[in-house]
Amino acid sequence: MNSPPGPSAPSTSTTGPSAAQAVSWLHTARFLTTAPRLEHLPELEVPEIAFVGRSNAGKSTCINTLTQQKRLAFASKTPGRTQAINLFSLGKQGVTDAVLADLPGYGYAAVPKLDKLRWQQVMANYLVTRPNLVGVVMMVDPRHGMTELDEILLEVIRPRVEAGLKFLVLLTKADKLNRSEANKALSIARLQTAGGEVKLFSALKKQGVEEASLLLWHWAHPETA
Ligand SMILES: Nc1nc2c(ncn2[C@@H]2O[C@H](COP(=O)(O)OP(=O)(O)OP(=O)(O)O)[C@@H](O)[C@H]2O)c(=O)[nH]1
Ligand SMILES: [Mg+2]
Repeated sequence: MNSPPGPSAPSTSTTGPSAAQAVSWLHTARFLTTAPRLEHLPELEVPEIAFVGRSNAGKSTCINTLTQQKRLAFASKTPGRTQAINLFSLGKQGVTDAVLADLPGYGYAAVPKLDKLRWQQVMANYLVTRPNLVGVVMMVDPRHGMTELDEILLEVIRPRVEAGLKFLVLLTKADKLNRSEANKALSIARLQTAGGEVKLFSALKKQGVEEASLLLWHWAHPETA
């Protein structure tokens, strides 16, 4: 979306914007580029936030929900829909101040083993080496829980998290859980991430949208923390 240049945003306090401002910041998202391999990714100076998780966990749908755009990222019932790293720019008045990265999912059974291994390698390289990566959102379908591949990924990024990389687990499709199932899923995921940040999210019910938006805004604007 290209919003017309308007009056400049109200000045923000040192604690950052309201949830509404964070939500409207995410609405500025526009397609930047698609990279089938790591070497195709542009070098960027702005903070990048990656969405990772099992195939079909809801990464692309989450990006569409957070950015309030129907088809920015391609979501599909068919697992394996996202097959390259897709980047989306964020920022008011056309000035990019952050980038979202939608990554292909992992763990989809029908993908040939060699392709799977190749992709795991690409993703591990991306997470370990991408210089402007400031945060990772791991999408987990709480009905499946964290899988072995999710745990491997946690191990891969652990050194970077210890060095300051931000990390959030979003338990997706929360609309499919009742309250006690949701609480149970939250406690299990908190144990598995050793006390890391875990939140419920539903694209269908728009649950967790404001919280996640504010968090991402702060990740991208650490000077306001
Ligand atoms: N009920 C419900 N369904 C959802 C929600 N989020 C995603 N889905 C559905 O889950 C399926 C997969 O969603 P995607 O967003 O394409 O998943 P993905 O993680 O991007 O999948 P890959 O690109 O294959 O890795 C789609 O049928 C979505 O409609 C949600 O919050 N609630
Ligand atoms: Mg996808």
